[in-house]
Amino acid sequence: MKLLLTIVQDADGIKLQKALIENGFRATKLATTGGFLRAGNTTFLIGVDDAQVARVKEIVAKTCQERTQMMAAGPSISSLEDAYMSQPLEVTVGGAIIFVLNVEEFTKL
Ligand code: 2BA
Repeated sequence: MKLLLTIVQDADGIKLQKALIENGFRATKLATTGGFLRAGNTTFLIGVDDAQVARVKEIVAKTCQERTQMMAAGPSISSLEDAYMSQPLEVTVGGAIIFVLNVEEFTKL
């Protein structure tokens, strides 16, 4: 069994949740925050048999899109950096980040 720790943009969360349910997969949806943008994102915990990993990846790829997001510049450490650092930065986010973890045991009590 594998656990697919899947991080997606909030805008794709509902669509992915619906697609997983429609395809018979169980998942837990968590509200999370990206460390870089410090903006909300959505993390799914999806437990599946090894043979289903590829199918879940397909569903994620189909429902989650790459987008660009503007990032407000942070405070600079010197005045020389001011001109560069005060420009907002364009960052490409997603479609999705997937960590595939081996599950040692799955128990339902
Ligand atoms: P954030 O950390 O908010 O990152 C948002 C996007 O900013 C990233 O998109 C990436 O394009 C860019 N980015 C992140 N760190 C960067 C850096 N040090 N320098 C330049 N650009 C940087 P994605 O790669 O699609 O990641 C989307 C979200 O997935 C991330 O949100 C984070 O919550 C999670 N994530 C990505 N890689 C991860 C990792 N290795 N470990 C844990 N979480 C990760």
